[in-house]
Amino acid sequence: MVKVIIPAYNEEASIPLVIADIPKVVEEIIVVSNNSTDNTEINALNAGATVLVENKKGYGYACLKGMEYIASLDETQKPDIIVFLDGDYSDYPEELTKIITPIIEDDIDFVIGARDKNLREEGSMTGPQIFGNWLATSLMKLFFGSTFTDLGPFRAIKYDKLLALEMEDKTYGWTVEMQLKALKRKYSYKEIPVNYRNRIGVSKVSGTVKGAIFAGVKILSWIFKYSFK
Ligand SMILES: Nc1nc2c(ncn2[C@@H]2O[C@H](COP(=O)(O)OP(=O)(O)OP(=O)(O)O)[C@@H](O)[C@H]2O)c(=O)[nH]1
Ligand SMILES: [Mg+2]
Repeated sequence: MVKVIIPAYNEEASIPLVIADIPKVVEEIIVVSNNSTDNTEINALNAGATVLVENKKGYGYACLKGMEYIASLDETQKPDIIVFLDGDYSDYPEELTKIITPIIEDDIDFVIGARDKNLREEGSMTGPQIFGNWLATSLMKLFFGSTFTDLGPFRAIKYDKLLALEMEDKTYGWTVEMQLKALKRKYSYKEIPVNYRNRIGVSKVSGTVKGAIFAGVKILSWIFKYSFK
């Protein structure tokens, strides 16, 4: 059973498109809104998603809220696989099938959709974002021998393996925390090249100077914290 968690803050225009393109193999789509001031929540609800509201601001908080909700479900409702993707329609939700296949067919623990430069739309990733990803994944290679090439938001992981990571980051460090902890625990992992396009709507992270700097600092602090652990 597969469930999807989508952190979304003011993504009213894109969220119905994201939900519509998610393959029907998914059992439940969970949109976690951080007090969106637009119609994100009602649009997600009308598109058939479970909508949760998290008061505490932050990408990590939203993901943790989604996990808290899943943890509250009855055992028969617990998923085998959790998928994360963004709510701004920059990912291609229909590619979810190829991201979960290595888990289902090859028993891989963790799969990341890597935003391959040949598959990326012009402008869909900013210069600082591309540099930040290169720096972060190069340091992970140096310190952990990792083969990750991206900190892509579109990813899938076995539910029990995700729980064992005891995820804690509340904001921009969520993606790198998951990868660092998976490396530390020697999870099997794989990258699948995915398409990536310009987002719909206003950027909350990489497209803002504040977001890009905070994300950069948070990501590097996780890497250095883990490399000396
Ligand atoms: N719930 C919640 N979602 C958030 C928050 N910040 C960002 N998001 C969502 O997380 C996803 C990633 O944020 P983006 O603003 O797209 O960040 P990005 O992809 O690095 O930057 P862009 O390239 O501009 O898209 C989007 O779906 C946002 O709506 C937040 O504080 N709370
Ligand atoms: Mg985005």
